Amino acid sequence: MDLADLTRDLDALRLRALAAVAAAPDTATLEAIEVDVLGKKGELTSVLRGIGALPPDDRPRVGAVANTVRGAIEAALADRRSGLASSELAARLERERLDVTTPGRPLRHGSLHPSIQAMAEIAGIFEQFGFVVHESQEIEDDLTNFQMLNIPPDHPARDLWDTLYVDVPGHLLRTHTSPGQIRVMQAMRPPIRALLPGRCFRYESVDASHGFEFFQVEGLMVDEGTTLADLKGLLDQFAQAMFGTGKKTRFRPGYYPFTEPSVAFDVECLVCGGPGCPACGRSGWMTILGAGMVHPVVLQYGGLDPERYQGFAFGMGPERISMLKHGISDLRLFMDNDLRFLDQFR
Ligand code: 2NM
Repeated sequence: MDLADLTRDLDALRLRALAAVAAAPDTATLEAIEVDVLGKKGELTSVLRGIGALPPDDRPRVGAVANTVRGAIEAALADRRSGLASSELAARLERERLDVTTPGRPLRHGSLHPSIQAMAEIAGIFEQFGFVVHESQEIEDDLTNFQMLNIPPDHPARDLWDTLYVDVPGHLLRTHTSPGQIRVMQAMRPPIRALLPGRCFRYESVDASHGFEFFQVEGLMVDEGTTLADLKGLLDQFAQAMFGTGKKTRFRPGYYPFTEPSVAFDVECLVCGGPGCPACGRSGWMTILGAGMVHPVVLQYGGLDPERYQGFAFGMGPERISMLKHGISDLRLFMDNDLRFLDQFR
């Protein structure tokens, strides 16, 4: 083996290695080629073993060629490695393609219950008339829920409110939001314009038109010289705002222990507009709330001098208002949580 042989072998190795590098399909194959050709026990090392048989003067020449070959193969490996890396990345990106513009799956979002929506709508109207919304406690004492509202212990009117009592003697679940009006009167000085929406409780069997838990919205106005005419004008404006302008309204006599006089407030039938139909019991009118002038005794319990101040109050069921407005025929729909109903109020 002489200088020429070794040089030729090195050149052949270079060509073979470059061809293998060029043909390598992936980085793993490149690693194998690198080990086979340039590794400690690789082909280049074994070719260079022949150096020992050469005359000393020729050895540097072979060393120089060997370095050139090593350099060329290393450069080819690096080049191919980076080429493969970018095409492997391209392939992976293709495999894991993600269309970030795909619309998301729609999420069902919640919405306010129709009863709450009705209360908010009622409150919104009275707020425009200067009323301020207050909330009061659901557990009340007998004094505030009944006696201060002119319903003494053995008064026959107690039968109007079938009461749920709690374990604390003298305490109960409020049967109306009116005790909240007493608390407002005790806490404020006239002029008072208060609206009390809230949950009330009565001990009743559940049927098509009654549950034991219900919402009520009550209003109270107290000032000097407040009259039944002010009440009538206010409620008429409320009816126009809630059911549409031009609706006829009327007062009828009613009875509540805490108001005197007491009235029922009607709006012209929203179905037939007056002549009478099954929806209004052929009367042409629909009752939407009860009201009256606050009884002097009740004003006194509220800490107000009935000689100086007069007031009116009114109370309504938000579901009834909603039923009249939307032509809903069964109160139970408000308690059943049937999405076919609730979705119509989203
Ligand atoms: C109604 C009807 C009539 C009412 C009376 C009072 C108070 F506390 F001022 F006396 N609050 N609410 C009242 C009057 C409620 O609901 C149908």
